[in-house]
Amino acid sequence: MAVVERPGERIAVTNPVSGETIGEILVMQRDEVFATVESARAAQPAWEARGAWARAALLSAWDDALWRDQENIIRIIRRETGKSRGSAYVEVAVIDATVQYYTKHGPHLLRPQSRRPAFPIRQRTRVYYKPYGVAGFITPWNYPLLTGFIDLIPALIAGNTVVVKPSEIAPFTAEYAINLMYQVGIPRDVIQIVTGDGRTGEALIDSVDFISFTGSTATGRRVAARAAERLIPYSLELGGKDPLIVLKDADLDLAASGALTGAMENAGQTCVSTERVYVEEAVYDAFVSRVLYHAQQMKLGAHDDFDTHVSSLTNERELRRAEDHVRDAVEKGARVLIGGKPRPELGRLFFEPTVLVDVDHSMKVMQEETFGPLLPIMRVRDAEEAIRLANDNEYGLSACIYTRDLKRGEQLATRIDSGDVSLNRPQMTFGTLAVPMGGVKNSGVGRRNGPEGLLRFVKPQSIVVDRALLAKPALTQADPMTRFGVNVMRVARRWLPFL
Ligand code: TXE
Repeated sequence: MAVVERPGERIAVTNPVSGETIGEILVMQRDEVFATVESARAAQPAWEARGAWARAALLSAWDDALWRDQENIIRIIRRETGKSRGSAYVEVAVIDATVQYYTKHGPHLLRPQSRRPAFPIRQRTRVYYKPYGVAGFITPWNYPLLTGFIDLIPALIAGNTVVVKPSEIAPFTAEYAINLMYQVGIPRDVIQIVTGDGRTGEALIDSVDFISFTGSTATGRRVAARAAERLIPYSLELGGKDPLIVLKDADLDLAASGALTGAMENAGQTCVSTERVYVEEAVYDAFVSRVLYHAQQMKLGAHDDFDTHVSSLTNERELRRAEDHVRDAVEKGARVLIGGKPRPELGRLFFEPTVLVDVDHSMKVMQEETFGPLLPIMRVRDAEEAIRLANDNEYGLSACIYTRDLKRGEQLATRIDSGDVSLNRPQMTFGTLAVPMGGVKNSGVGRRNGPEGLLRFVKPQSIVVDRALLAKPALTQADPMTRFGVNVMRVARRWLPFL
C-alpha cells in the first residue's frame, strides 16, 4: 500500500490461517479523511454530469475486469479472511450480479418521473433524483468484496462519489478492487479509500453526505447517533439470528443439507447465517438423523478447492464466542450431536461444524448472534409455535421455511418479522438483486438491492410547473380561480380515479 510509506500509527493485518502478518495499514487521521472527502466532493459534479449510462458502462468494464481477475481476488480475500474458496467465489458472483442488475436497471430508475399534479392540464409535475454528493461506506471483514462493494455500486451509478473505509481486519481486498476501477478508467477522486479503525470511521461520518454501514448492532447504533448529529441520511445493515423452520411436509434431505449450508457458509460468519432451527415434532428425529448424515460429509480445512465446506474463522473473538455458546448450551442441557471443539492442528482459528440438539430459548445459542459454525436444532409442537419462537428475538434480518406446500409456506412467511424470508433454500435474497434486502428490529435501517437500494442514495427533488393557463394575478392562495379548481377536482377525482 502506498500509504504505509508515510509516518503514523499502523495496524497490522494478519492471515488468520497461518497467523503471519500480511501487511499493515495506516490509521488515517481526521484531517486526512476530511481532505479525502473534500477531493471526492470536488470530483462529484463532473461524475454526475457524465450521465447514468456512462457511469454504468464504466462499472460494467470494472465488473468484467474483476471477473477475469477472479483467481487473484479470491486469493486476496482468502489471505485476509481465512475463508473457503467457495465462500470467496460467492463474493465475486454476488458482486457480478449486483453490477449487472444496476447497470441495466439503474439508469431507468434514475430517470425523472412524472407524477399526478394538483390541477391537471394546467400543471405538470416531475420528480428528479439527485445524488447526495459524497457517500461514505464503513464496511466489515466477513465479506470484504461483497459487503465492501454491494452498496457502493448503486451509489456510484446514482452519481455520488464514494469514500470507503474497509475493516482494519481485512482491508486489502477493497484496495485491490478499487485499483481495478482506476485501471478501467474510473477517475481516482470518484472512489477513494481511507484506512484505519473506528476513529477513521467516525471522521468519515463527520464529513460525508450519506453514510452506509455494515457491521455489528452496537457500532451501528453509534454510527446512527453520530449521523443524526449532522442530520445526514444513513443506512445500517447489522447483525442477525436467522431462524429456519422445517415443517412436517418438507423434503427432509433438502432441509437438512440446506440448514447446514446456511449455518456453515463462511464458517457461520455471515449476516444472514442460519443461526437456529425449529422442527415440527412429527419429523424431528428423522430430520436430526439426516442432519447428522450430511454433517458427517462436511470437509473442514484450508484447502484450495470447492469441496472444502468450512474453513477458518477470521478472528479469535468468533472462536471464543462459538466455544462459549456451546459451553453455555451444554451446561443448560443441550447435547452436541457432532463437532463442538476448536481444531488447532488445522490452524489457530478452526472450529468444527457443530450441531446442537435439545436446545431451548434459555440458551445463548438461541438468543445471541453466534457468528460461528453452530447449528442448534429445537423441537416444536407445530408451525404456530415455530413462528412464535422465530419472532422471539431482538433481530429480524432473514428467515427460511422448508415445506412442500408453497402457498401455505408463503402465508406463514409473511408472519415472520424479518426483512426477507426464503422458501426451501436459505440466504436466497443475496444474489436475487431485484428484491430489497435488509433488517427490521436490531438488524438495521434501510434496504440494499432492488430499486430501494438505489433510491436511498438520491434526494428526490419535486418540480411543479404551473402553465398559468387562465391565471389572473392574485394575492392569496385561495383566490376565486383556485377555489373553483378545488371544487372541480374534488368531484372529478371521485368519479375519474385516474386523475
Ligand atoms: O464489527 P464493528 P466487528 C458482528 C459479529 C462480530 C461483531 C463485531 O457478531 O463478531 O459484529 O465485529 C468500523 N464509528 N458482525 O468488530 O465493530 C470498523 O473499523 C465508525 C456482523 O468487525 O461493527 C469496521 O470497519 N466506524 C456483520 C466496521 O465499523 C466504526 C459483519 C465494522 O466494525 C466504529 C461483521 C465507530 N465508532 C460483524 N467502530 C454483518 N452484519 O454482516 C468500528 N467501526
